[in-house]
Amino acid sequence: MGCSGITPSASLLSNADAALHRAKQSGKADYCVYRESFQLAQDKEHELAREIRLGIEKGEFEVYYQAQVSTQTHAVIGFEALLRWRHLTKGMVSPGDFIPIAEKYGLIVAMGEATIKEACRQAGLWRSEFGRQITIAVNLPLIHLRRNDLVELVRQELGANGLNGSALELEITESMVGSDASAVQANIETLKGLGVKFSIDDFGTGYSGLSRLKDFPVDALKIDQSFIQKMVSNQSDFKLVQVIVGFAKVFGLHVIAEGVERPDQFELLTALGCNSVQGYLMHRPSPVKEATEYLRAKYHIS
Ligand code: G
Ligand code: MN
Repeated sequence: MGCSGITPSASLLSNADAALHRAKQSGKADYCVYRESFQLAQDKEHELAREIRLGIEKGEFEVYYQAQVSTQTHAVIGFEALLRWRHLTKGMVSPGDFIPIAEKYGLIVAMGEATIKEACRQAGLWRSEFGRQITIAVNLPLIHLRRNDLVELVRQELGANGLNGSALELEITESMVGSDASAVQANIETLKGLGVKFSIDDFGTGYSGLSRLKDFPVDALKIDQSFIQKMVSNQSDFKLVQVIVGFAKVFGLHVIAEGVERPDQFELLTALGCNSVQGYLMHRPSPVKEATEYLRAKYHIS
């Protein structure tokens, strides 16, 4: 604000922009009157986006790995790659805080590319050490799945590390299954052709029509952790898990439960016929060195 109470035109424009931005966020066909707090929120976002860009350059992002374990053999069948941000001064920043901003500012693709490269490199190293393929799952947002350079990147990274397509699994969400975009469909088909696996993350929370899944060539369902956390105490959550496992069986899909924290959940899931589990009970997301040690310790069981 100018001291005379008249807003200079440049900041008037930027205030209007902040209000427009806010109106867009609350849905189309809306209007919004500027409030100083909007500008503040937007400034904070810009600042965070700038820090993310810098963080990428400085190598502050690191891929953590969380094991996925078979309920039958208790062997490690794969890992999920999870990006973590170790900010130089703020310490660990939660993915919940940086992923939405990275998506909004177009930085998520660079992160996805780096994660795919790192995951393939690691799958190659583990294959050399353990003599068998360990699948690594990478979370991929819709904007990335749409891109026409995705297939080439995956082909290149698999090839460079001497891997089959099935060393890589791409985790997508239910809403992406229904995407009509032909670019998405074409990419999925080509990647499937290379042997890359697809799984649906947070399954059960997206309310997708089940009929969409019928025609979608997905390999695995990941039951959302919110159901797993309540399944022992809540009948409806238990039934939902039971139905999802049954659904996966009927369609011949692999089914994995995420967020398994307690032995009673593990036992119930095993009894229901859930194929594999992921969660703090077995293994916390960890830096590669620790994940490799975990693999060494568990390897003899398979
Ligand atoms: O969206 P997605 O399902 O990929 O999210 C996985 C997230 O869940 C990761 O950030 C991971 O750290 C977290 N996570 C993994 N295992 C557990 C668990 O057993 N309990 C809880 N509360 N969170 C977990
Ligand atoms: Mn995931």
